Amino acid sequence: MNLEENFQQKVDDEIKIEPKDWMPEKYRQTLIRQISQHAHSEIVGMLPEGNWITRAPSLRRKAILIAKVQDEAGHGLYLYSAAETLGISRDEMYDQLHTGKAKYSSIFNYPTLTWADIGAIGWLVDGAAILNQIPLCRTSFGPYARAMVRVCKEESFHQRQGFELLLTLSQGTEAQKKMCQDAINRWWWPSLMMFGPNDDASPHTAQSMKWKIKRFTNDELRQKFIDMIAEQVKVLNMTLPDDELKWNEERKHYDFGKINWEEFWQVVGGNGPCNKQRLDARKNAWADGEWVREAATAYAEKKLAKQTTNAA
Ligand code: FAQ
Repeated sequence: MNLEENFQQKVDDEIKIEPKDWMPEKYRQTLIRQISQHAHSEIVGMLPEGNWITRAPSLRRKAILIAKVQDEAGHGLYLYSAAETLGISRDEMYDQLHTGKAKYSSIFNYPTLTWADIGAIGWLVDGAAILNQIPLCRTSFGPYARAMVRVCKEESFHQRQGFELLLTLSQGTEAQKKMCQDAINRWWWPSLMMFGPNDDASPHTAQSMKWKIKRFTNDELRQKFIDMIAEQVKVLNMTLPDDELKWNEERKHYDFGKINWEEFWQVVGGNGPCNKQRLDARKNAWADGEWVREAATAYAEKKLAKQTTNAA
């Protein structure tokens, strides 16, 4: 058996691939691409919600939102660490984000216009993220799989807080109900796009399934999400903005309307409503932190020089 066959055999036998194991270069590159884009999504994903921390309507809501946004930072850090084990540095990954070479999830290029958007993000965006990430706990690359276990635990709290926020609004005044429905209307279709292009337009799915990086295809996960949310929305007494959404007894799934893929590719290509704002915020944060990095490096160098002198 050659190296590549041996590698595939391990994957087929559900043996985790670890950083020091031999792996095909394309497997390494696929993982670097997916894990780093996932990390960037967590970090950029802090921005739309962070925007509402100062305006949360109560101390309880503020404490929950701060905790959630901090969790997203933590997820980004676990993921950057997992990607580093594949031989890419954190600085390189940041550079790829700042220069637009690396993508991050399309969903975070939409604005958070009202407080109800915070609930819609928790319920729909975290809901979609969990469905995608639970299978990633069994992904073939060990460090990615282990990072996902903790991330999923935290994401399920995120989804519940979002649903609870919307449930409160849905039982409130007419204005609150209207705000709740409006947020659901705006976030529904972009949430469906989070799962990526249809399987027949997804260049990476087939190979990633063979390597067990992905356990389900984009369309399979999207359908699971639609089936789940179409039931949960009834509890909120709200509706989803899709006239074609209908239970199909034969398929045992909900049928749904057409996704606007033109909009998806525009957003992915940098032309969404908030792309520039999001990337500028990240680039500014990096530039503003320059003095901290310099100070930390100077301190580390000084400490090392002292240790070297003492050792001599
Ligand atoms: N946005 O062939 P595929 C979160 C790109 S975390 C932008 O299907 P693949 C937590 C794709 O990169 C959300 N680009 O690719 C949170 C590829 O381009 P490339 C992030 C997208 O990798 C909640 C091209 O299209 N989650 O939300 C998108 O097999 C609340 C062709 O696509 C993850 O990253 C998109 N939506 O499947 C944080 C999960 N979809 O790279 C804060 C891990 C596709 O060739 C607040 N990632 N593209 O230039 C994955 O599961 C996969 O990478 C997919 C895409 C499913 C996203």
